[in-house]
Amino acid sequence: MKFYYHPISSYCQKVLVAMYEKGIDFEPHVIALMDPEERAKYREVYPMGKVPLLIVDDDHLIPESSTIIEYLDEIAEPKLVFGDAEQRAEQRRKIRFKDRMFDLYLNESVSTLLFQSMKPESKRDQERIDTAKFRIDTMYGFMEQELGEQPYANGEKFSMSDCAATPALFYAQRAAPFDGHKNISAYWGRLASRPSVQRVISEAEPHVRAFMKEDAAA
Ligand SMILES: N[C@@H](CCC(=O)N[C@@H](CS)C(=O)NCC(=O)O)C(=O)O
Repeated sequence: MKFYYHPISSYCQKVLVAMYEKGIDFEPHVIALMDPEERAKYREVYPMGKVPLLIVDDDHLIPESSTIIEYLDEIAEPKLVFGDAEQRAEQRRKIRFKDRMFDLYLNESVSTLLFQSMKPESKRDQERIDTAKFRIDTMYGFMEQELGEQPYANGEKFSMSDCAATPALFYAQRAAPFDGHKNISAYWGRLASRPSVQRVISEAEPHVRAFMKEDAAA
């Protein structure tokens, strides 16, 4: 299978965590989205121009991070969207719900704060910043409470929703620190100790530092 991605992209990181958890081999196609020519060429493959994208059997396109993970779940263990026989539908719906919450309200908001912080102050959009801060605060409140009762977002086992939380919390360290939330900090510690997450972070860090013009020694 061919995987179109960039190591800096949070939605690609989410899928990479799932791939590494499952030990799936893929043919890597790294797309430099900042390069207009490469972007135009990529749109010939996938007109929406978004990464991640998986291509299987040469011509079957599977876009969208959650859809890709659900596809991978059908072909390789361990399952990341699961449920016991009795409450299968409800448990799967809960995993999907948290996956959506992390993508739409945490990850998107953290990205907004990061991108806004890179603009000159006069060009920043205060309304977008305020909305992002409100959503992050709301998510942190919700997560802090739930993670006091369970090690992972959906209980005892690592799931697709944890794949979604990983890039959001990785970038949140730069844009919206969660140090004051002890349960979220402990959760991040658990995520960051997984080999899949360590690999994703080590592949992303050099790109993130270059993009954010950070000193490697910092
Ligand atoms: N809902 C999509 C979001 C994908 C997405 O926004 N990817 C970004 C990179 S993190 C992208 O492709 N940006 C380029 C663009 O918007 O044209 C998913 O879950 O895969």
